[in-house]
Amino acid sequence: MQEEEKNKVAYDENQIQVLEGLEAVRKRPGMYIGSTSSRGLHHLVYEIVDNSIDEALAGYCTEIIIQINKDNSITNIDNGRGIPTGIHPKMGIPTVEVVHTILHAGGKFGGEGYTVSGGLHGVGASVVNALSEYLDVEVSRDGKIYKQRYERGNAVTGLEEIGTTDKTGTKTTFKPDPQIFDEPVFEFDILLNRFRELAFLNRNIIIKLIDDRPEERIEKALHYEGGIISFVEYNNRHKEVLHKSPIYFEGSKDGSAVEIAIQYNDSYVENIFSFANNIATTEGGTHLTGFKAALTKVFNDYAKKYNYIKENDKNLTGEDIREGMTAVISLKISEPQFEGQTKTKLGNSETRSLVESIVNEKLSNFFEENPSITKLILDKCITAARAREAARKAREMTRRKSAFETSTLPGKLADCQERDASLCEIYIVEGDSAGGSAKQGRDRKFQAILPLWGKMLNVEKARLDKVYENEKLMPVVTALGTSIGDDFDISKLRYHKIIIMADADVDGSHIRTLLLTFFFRYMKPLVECGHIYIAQPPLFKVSKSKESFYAYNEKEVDKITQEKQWRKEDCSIQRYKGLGEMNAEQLWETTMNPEKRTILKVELDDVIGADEIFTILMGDKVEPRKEFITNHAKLVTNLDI
Ligand code: 0RA
Repeated sequence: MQEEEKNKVAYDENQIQVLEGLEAVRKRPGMYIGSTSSRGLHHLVYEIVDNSIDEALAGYCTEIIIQINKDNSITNIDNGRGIPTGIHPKMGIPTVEVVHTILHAGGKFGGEGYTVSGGLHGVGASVVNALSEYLDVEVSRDGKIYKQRYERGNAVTGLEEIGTTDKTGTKTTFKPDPQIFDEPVFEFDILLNRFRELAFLNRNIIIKLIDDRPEERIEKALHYEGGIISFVEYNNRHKEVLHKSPIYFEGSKDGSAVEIAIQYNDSYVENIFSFANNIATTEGGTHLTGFKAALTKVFNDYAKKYNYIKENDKNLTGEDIREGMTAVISLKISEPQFEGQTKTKLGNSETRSLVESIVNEKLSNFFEENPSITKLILDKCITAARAREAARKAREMTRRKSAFETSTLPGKLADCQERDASLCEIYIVEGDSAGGSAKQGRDRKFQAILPLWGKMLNVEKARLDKVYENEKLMPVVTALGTSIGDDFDISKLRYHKIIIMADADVDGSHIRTLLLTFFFRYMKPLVECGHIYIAQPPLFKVSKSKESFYAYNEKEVDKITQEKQWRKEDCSIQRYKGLGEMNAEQLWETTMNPEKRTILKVELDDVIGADEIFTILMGDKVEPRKEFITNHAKLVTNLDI
């Protein structure tokens, strides 16, 4: 009896703790899921799916189905063992309920079974539950089906037996709480990208993503028997590859396993994607460091041994070796330590030597066994090394030149008066007449104008040394002040808003794309930190008698005529063919005045996606470009990417 009393007290105390726990999540959701914007919203789905992935990694689950329902709720179904339904020995309530109502009681209790585990913050189902209007969980286990419902984190039913079954698994349906999320609407493509990645990283798992919202429901089955080999091929699918099959090797030690796939393409871009327990380690870490160190050693050893470079020559650098390389490194480790600003840097120190020794051994074997592929790759590295040397000389020339000149700023730049970079804007303007109007129309206090001049370079098809020679790009580099490539220094940025202004036609779109490609490839932090913008000049001017209005598309023209109750045939609708058709005052009013203009911020949500877009638009292959432009016709004309 006394024993029972004790349990009861403990149970009540735990209950109080539970309420406090989930209340904290609702009070400060950002602490648990990063934000309440789109990113945080999609993160909820990843947390739930991660639990199923964990079950698959433990060897008990083969298929995961994720469905976006008509009411923007999500259903996740797996065929794992099912969350345990018995009374939790410490908490005195069903384990399913513990998992959903107690903070940090994710999947990793019970000890057995889990060698590795994902989950960005390990917060799991309880956080999702706390932030959901409702959550229904259904567990099939021991021949029975159990069900429980929660609302805003609180159990509103007990765990009820609702039927019998011969299957096992867990089915969770949750609807993100509109009281918490800015816009609780899921984006199919965001989910698709993440689940495709998960399917590549876990070759045994079948993931199905269903969107039940459209009239015709969409269903995608993601299953890649080739695993990360398929992942690398996928990332290179729009590129010309140097060798047909990716180089692949794996190895393991002390409960950690690493898999690596590498394939070169003919571009100058390095694309290495590293993961630890399915989490993209975008800040890198010890697995990446080990990989790069071994790579440099193996390449140089082989190059010397077979006389690609002479004993006294300088070594190939890491950059030479990684030019045009697409690689995926996937590490599975029992106790990952995530560090860095966004907790996406792997810190485990023993991992470096693990990866290093595996790459040293297996990559040298591959080279010895495949001399012709190795030759293709090494020839490219050596060309890269030569271009790097040429770029170094060109860079020194520019430095020396600027030391002698009184003003290092480009002659065509009309600078602003303000010296605080955070208040300054620069308009990069294509076309001389537009440049003239912009100079006259601007507010010289904080707006600088740089007209573009001369022949543009497609950096997707040229190396750094050619950038240094380019008369159109170098003024941009000097005006911005940051330098490029390895020398890039964002603290020297002279304008915090860099606004590309070009005509709304094909030529204008071309120049925008070339400049964006340039910023993306050589000054990526500018894009990442949101310094790049695209001006949005109006396309139409609608006037009648003395009144006139600007419109940015045809819909707006209709809106204006409707609101003013003008008949279209009675008013003049002028279509601007180029910026040059606007006088200085009009340009200021419509496109440059911060009070009235709209400018489009260029955002980098998805690095893989952005790389793909630039490869498609600026690379050599014609077919994918045609396809992209046909499929994204609207996007291309609106955003001019
Ligand atoms: C811990 C132990 C066991 C299963 C799970 C967790 C589990 C959790 C989730 C969450 C979503 N799907 C899941 N599937 C399984 C089973 C322990 C046992 O059966 O012995």
